Amino acid sequence: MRIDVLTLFPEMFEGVLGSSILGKALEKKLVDIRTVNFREFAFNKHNTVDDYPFGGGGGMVLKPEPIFRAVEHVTADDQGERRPRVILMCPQGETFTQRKAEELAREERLIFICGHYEGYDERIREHLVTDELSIGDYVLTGGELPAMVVIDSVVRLLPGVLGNEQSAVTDSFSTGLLEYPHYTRPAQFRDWTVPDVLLSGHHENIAKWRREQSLLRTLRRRPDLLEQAELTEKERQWLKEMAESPESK
Ligand code: 4FV
Repeated sequence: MRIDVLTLFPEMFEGVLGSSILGKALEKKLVDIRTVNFREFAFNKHNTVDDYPFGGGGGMVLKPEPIFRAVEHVTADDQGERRPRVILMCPQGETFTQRKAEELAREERLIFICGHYEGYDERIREHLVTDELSIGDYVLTGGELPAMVVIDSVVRLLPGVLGNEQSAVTDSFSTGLLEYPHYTRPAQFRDWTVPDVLLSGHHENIAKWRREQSLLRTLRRRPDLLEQAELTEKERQWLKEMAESPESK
């Protein structure tokens, strides 16, 4: 997979792309990530990339030319079958989810546009962008952090990026449920112990306990997820009883 990030602050990505799992994935050429400063495509006197909004009002708007030219520059040599996804990070976008991460992880090329200021000239949305994504209902100073969030969650799904010690299989949300509680040594820490079932070595009971804990935790914290989660009729019945019982409170 090749990822191009169009940003006015490429230096912001050095840390994230230079360390830990993403850093190793780049080293092992499991992914190719490049940053492009789209100010280099602002061929006006002061390389300005923003301007006052037509119709007045506060704030500045990102101009179309530098962003169109930057996207055309990074796609000039594109031989891929599939058209690159051009992803605009903005609060108005579709809320990003694990499902979307899995979908994007199947692509050959992703191009992220990281905005600043009040927003983007609408013609960027209408004639260049394939996807608009938001990482949440709050306003940030720029699109860089949101792009890093999406890149991190997509790249960790690419083959060979996560070693077996980290598995994406049992992630929260990849099962549609919240993850079950984890424990590690020591079995006794101060007055707190580990549930016996996890020390039993009885894999079937352990799997059953973990599934119940995921269901309970999801019922308590994110009941909205239960609607679209793949549950057996027996599990739905069990959850119904749990919801009525004080234990689930
Ligand atoms: C954002 C979000 C976000 C809005 C104005 C950057 C800022 C500035 N992007 N999810 N939430 N973007 O707040 O994706 O352009």
